[in-house]
Amino acid sequence: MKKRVFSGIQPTGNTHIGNYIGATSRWAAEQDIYDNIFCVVDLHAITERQDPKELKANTREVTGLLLAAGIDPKKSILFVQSHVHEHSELAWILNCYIPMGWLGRMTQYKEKSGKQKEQVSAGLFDYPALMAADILLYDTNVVPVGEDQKQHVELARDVAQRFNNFYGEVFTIPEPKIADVGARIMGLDDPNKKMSKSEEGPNHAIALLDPPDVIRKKIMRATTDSQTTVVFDEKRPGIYNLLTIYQIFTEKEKKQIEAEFAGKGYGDFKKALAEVVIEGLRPLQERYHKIMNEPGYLDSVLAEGAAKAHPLAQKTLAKVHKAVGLG
Ligand code: ATP
Ligand code: LTN
Repeated sequence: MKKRVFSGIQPTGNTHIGNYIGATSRWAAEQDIYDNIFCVVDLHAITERQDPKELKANTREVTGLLLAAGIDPKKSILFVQSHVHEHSELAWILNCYIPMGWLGRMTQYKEKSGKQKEQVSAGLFDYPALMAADILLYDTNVVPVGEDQKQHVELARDVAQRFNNFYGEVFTIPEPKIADVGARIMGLDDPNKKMSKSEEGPNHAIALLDPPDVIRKKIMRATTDSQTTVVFDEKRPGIYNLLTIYQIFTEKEKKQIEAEFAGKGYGDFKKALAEVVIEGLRPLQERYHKIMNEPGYLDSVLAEGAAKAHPLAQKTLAKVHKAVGLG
């Protein structure tokens, strides 16, 4: 029996190389090892205001990008969160087992609520309960995510344990899986901040659909420091981040990369990095445009995905109802 993987991505637009390196490329690469379920989490997206038309368009875009990244609907269930209503139902129930203090400690909540000018929604506070529901509905063993989501997966684990302590073995206890390299790609304009979809600076992130000239421009303008040697040094976060991206796209060893750029400066390295990223994303972009031009394909993948996910979710929710004494 293969282990069950579950992971999700928000349809909030501007999907970037951080999402790809830290999450989606790994989901695709490990599809044969696991029994996979991947979800476009539109209910999570609405914890912050979204334009309705854009949300719908972004849901299609992210689905297309997942398929282009190599998620194969024959190997993995791929669906949209709001198509399977059990996610919201289990989130409510789990709400009642998650102490407020746990939610208040979440760093993502603290960061996002600190930044928001409008009123922070209860949904944003409660975001980890919905994420726990996503994971626990499918008897998930492994949750591959970027470093920023580790704390949320741990909360899912904690609430599963708490629930099981009350009612017996209802939930499988999940584990986060974080990459050794690339689990936290930093912003190009500020290497002390995680590369993020919601950051607004024009040179902050490389979007997966950026054309070559835009990628070149962003990389050439990336913030570094006043030193000159191209070496992996964590104390120099700008160049370290760019080198990490180079390492991922070339699959070379650190030593090999340092040797390649010995005696060369940041400018030469940045030029090489831009070409490596452009060539690395080219096949993904080509597949994306092909997929999006195939009438009906995306809808049929998502309909099939929801049809496969739904009975699994139903089964877990029925177990939960029985345990709690609902219905
Ligand atoms: P935002 O960037 O606006 O906070 P997000 O990119 O974290 O949103 P999602 O799109 O749901 O939100 O993230 C999808 C996956 O990408 C998650 O597993 C997340 O951990 C991972 N991820 C996001 N940013 C990075 C990053 N900078 N480096 C590595 N992985 C990342
Ligand atoms: N919160 C995650 C997206 C997400 C997720 C999940 C990831 C929602 N549900 C379940 C893994 C498992 C994010 O913002 N990256």
